[in-house]
Amino acid sequence: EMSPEERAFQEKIDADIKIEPKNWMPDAYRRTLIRQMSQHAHSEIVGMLPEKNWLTRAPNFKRKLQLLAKIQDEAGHGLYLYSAMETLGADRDEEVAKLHSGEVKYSSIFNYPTLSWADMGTVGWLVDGAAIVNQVVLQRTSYGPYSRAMIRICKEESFHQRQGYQILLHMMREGTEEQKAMVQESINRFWWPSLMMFGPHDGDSPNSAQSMQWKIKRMSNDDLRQRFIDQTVPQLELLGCTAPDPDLKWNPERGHYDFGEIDWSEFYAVLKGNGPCNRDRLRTRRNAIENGAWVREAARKHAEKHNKADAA
Ligand code: FAQ
Repeated sequence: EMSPEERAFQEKIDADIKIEPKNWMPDAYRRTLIRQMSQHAHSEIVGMLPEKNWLTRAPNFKRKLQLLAKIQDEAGHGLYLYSAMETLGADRDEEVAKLHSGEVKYSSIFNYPTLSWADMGTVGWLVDGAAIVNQVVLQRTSYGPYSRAMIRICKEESFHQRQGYQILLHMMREGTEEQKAMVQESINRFWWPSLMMFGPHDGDSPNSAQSMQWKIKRMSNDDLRQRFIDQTVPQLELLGCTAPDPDLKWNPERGHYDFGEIDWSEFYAVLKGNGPCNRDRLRTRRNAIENGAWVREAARKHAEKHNKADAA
C-alpha cells in the first residue's frame, strides 16, 4: 500500500511534473537515481580512456585537436552528472571509491580495447550514437537535474557522433584498401558490444519495471536497441560496410530491422569484471586519483590560506 506521500509523488510523476532536489521522494527512487546517475558519470570518466589511447597517435594535427576536444567534453559530462547526483545527497568521493573497489558498474563498452585509428571513428559513430539514443529519451526523465544535464550532453554527443562518422566516411572514400579494411575490422569488433550498451532484454532487466513507473526510464532497453539499429543500418550502408550479423535484415511487416541474438554470456562476463580491459581501466583510474592527491591537498591548503586572509 502506498503512503499518502508516495501517492502524491506518483501523481506528480504521472502528470509529468519534474521532481526537484528539495521535494519529497521515496528512498528507493533516490537510491535508484544515485545508482544510475553515478554509473552514468563513471562511464563518462572511464570512457575517456579508450580514446586517450590514440591521442598521441592521431594522424594529423586537426584530428588530434578534435579528439582532444571530444575527450574533454566527456570529462565535462562526468562532472555535470556527478554534480546532479550530489543534489540527491550522495557524496562524490564515496561514489568514486565504490567504482574503484569494483562495487559499482560503468558501461560495459569501455572494457574493450581501441586497436586502430579507425576505432576513433567507430567509437564516435557507434558508441556515442548508442549513448545519444539512450540519452535523448533521458532528457524527459522525471528528476529535474538529471533531465537538464541530459539536454546539454545530447548536444555535445550528437557532435561527437558526426565527428566519428566523418572519420570513417573519409577513410572509406579517400582511403587506401588497407584503410578501408581497417574500418570494416573495427566495425566488426564494436558492433555487438555497442548493442550491449542498452542492457539486458526487458524480461531480464530487474530495474526496468519500477524505473518506468517512476519515469526515470522512458523507453525500454529493447525498444531503444531497436531504435538504434534502425537508424544505424542506413549509415552503415552509406559507408559501404557490413555488420557482423548474418540475421540483420529489413522486416517490412514489422517496419524494423531484424537482428541476431546478443551473446549474453559475454555481456555478463564483462559486467563481472572479466572483459578484455576491466582491470586495466580500474587500475588507470585508481592511479589517476592517487597521483593527483598532492594537487588536491595543495588546492585545499591554498583555499585555507585565502579564507584566513579574507577573515583577517
Ligand atoms: N554496462 O535492470 P537493468 C557514455 C547493469 S554512454 C554495464 O536494465 P537499468 C558516453 C545495470 O546497471 C554510457 N552495466 O538496469 C560516452 C544493472 O546493474 P545494477 C553510459 C549494465 O539501470 C561515449 C543490471 O545490469 N550511459 O558514457 C549495462 O534499469 C563515448 C541490470 O540492468 C548510461 O549510463 C551495461 N551496458 O538499465 C563517453 C545511460 N546494462 O546497477 C565516452 C544511463 C545494464 O542493478 C566516450 N543509464 N547494466 O547492479 C541507463 O539508461 C540505464 O542504467 C541502463 C541500464 C539502460 C544502462
